[in-house]
Amino acid sequence: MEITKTLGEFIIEKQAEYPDATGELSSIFASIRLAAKVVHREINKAGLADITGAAGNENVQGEQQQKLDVIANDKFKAALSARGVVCGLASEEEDTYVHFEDGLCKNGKYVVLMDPLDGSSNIDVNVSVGTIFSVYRRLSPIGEPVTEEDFLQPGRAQVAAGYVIYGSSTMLVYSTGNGVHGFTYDPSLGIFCLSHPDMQFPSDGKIYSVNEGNYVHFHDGVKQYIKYCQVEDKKTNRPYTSRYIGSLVSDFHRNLLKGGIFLYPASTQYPTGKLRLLYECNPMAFLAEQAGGCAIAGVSERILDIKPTELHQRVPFFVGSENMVDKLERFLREFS
Ligand code: P6P
Repeated sequence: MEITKTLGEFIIEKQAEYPDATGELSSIFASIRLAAKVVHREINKAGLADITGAAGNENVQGEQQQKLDVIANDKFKAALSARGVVCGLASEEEDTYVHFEDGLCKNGKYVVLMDPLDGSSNIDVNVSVGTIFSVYRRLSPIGEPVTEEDFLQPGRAQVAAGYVIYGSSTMLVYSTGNGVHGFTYDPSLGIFCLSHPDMQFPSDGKIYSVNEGNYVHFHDGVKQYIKYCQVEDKKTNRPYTSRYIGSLVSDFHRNLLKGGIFLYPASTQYPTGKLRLLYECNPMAFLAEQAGGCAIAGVSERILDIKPTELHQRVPFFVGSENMVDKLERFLREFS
């Protein structure tokens, strides 16, 4: 891949397009970029740490080996609280939201929500994992402690969202509301390079992504759609291909590149779905819509329009190529 532009250069270039930009959002991306590099390094030595840490799970320094998602949470929290533009953080790894009180942070204009290491159970089996982040302007007065309302905003109010996928290569994919752009990490240079400018969700696809082990627990509309995917019909490129990694960022990223639909429906095991609205579904839905795709929780229920009621609430999640999500929605409507 020809190295043309780094993430830092791209952000500065885009910032110049906003005359009243203050550089604070760019500073948040600098924090995320730094923490992503550190987490990339930690993930890529995880296996080795296991080997050296085999005796009672201690690493070579004799430190208790922390779980990688806790390490990732700490790295992102430290980086985000170091620049004075983020005043609070909500994370899958934190029971409640955190107010950054020290220094300039309390005057920060933004709050960040994140899943620092989504799918972390896959690390032990060397499957790709990801970081998911979401950025909002705070609603509470500058200088005051953050409130829960700062974090319970509908996804449509996001000023930025993105993910880092730690896969065969590490990529950072984000949007600030003007398209979706992907950057590939070059560890030899320590830089993220623009590799996927203006990513577009194909309007159609041949991939459906769902944990079919839960089929018996799905509502009828979802069952009928899965059967639709499996029926042979050359005119509509069916049967589709089933691909399920079990890591949201990886399944989403593949579908964004190739076209497809990802489904995590409600079920008897997860009556309101498994995935978290605030720091998994909203950021992915923001990216999906920015790339021309679609994300719903149910019939006529766009993910980004849902008014959150609690930090860790779960929702059913259907996201991907617009025509595929539309087709699914018709099945949900007909068989609900
Ligand atoms: P299941 C990983 O644990 C995760 O939160 C998402 O990354 C992934 O899409 C989903 O759960 C997988 O869940 O129930 O199919 O193992």
